[in-house]
Amino acid sequence: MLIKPPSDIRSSEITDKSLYLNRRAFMRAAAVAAGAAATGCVSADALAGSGQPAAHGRKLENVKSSPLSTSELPNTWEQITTYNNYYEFGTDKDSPSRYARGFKTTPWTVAVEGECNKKAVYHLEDILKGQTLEDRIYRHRCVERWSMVIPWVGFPLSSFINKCEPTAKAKFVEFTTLADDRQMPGLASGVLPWPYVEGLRMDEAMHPLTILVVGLYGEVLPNQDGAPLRVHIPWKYGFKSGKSIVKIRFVEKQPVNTWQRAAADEYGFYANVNPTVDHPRWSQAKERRLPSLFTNTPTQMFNGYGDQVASMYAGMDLRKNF
Ligand SMILES: Nc1nc2c(c(=O)[nH]1)N[C@H]1C(S)=C(S)[C@@H](COP(=O)(O)O)O[C@H]1N2
Ligand SMILES: [Mo]
Repeated sequence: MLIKPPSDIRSSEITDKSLYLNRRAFMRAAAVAAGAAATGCVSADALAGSGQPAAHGRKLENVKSSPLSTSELPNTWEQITTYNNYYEFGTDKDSPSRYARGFKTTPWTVAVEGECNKKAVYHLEDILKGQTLEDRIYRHRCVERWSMVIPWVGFPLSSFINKCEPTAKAKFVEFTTLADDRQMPGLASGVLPWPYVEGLRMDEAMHPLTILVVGLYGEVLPNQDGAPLRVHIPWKYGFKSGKSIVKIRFVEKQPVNTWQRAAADEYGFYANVNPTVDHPRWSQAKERRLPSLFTNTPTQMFNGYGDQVASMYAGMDLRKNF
């Protein structure tokens, strides 16, 4: 007797699924073997996977649109909330959408430390009080070669830095993000040294394109995208934009960021998007603009923001300062 498979499962799908699972198992093993090099694995594609788009959050009031937005069409809410890098919630692209759902983002405080006059622990509401919010549609480019266009809601980081009154000794800003093992299942993996730390040179931090993000598509920022407060620097690779920031420290010396600590030959401090400087294991000349499956869009120098930012790096060797 011929036993037919259930009619709603095509045999090609079964094959695809098992290949997919094997690939994931292989990549997990490879990631463990390669340790810190895990980010190099172009992960099983969450866009076609089981990620759950974020529930819609509270609508943010009085958001004005920014002239600094790109005119490109933004990615969808579903894409932006199911394809994420947030290793505290797991390394698959859909892990954050699955495991960050219960993440508690209120109350939230940000400690301001180091070389500034206004050291304090600030409540997020106080940071936002009287702060004008803007809709800023930015290109977003990961070092893994995928890119999106994202309508963030935020405000210039410079506006908050000015309130902190940095001293003349403040040459860099260091961001530390939350590491809470009761809420973040990815911390147990040891795939990165926690907490996640990032840094910017003072002029980069003060640049009008650098924003603190609190929203997406006019609504409160979903957890998987870095709620309740993340930074975004549109001319740099995505790893510079730390999520769920709990500490901002003004320092004299260049901070060591997490990916640099994990693999200094692969990830630098500057991380400016640069089609002419390859990652040691792959070319950066092209990118995959999601939801495309193909890495066929030419990468633009400084992610297309060169007119605004190139002068900050005049005279620097961008091959050394990658
Ligand atoms: N705390 C924290 N911030 C993080 C990361 C992370 O793993 N942990 N991943 C970074 C990387 S590699 C990228 S590409 C972006 C992804 O942002 P998105 O998920 O909103 O697209 O977040 C960055 N910020
Ligand atoms: Mo990234």
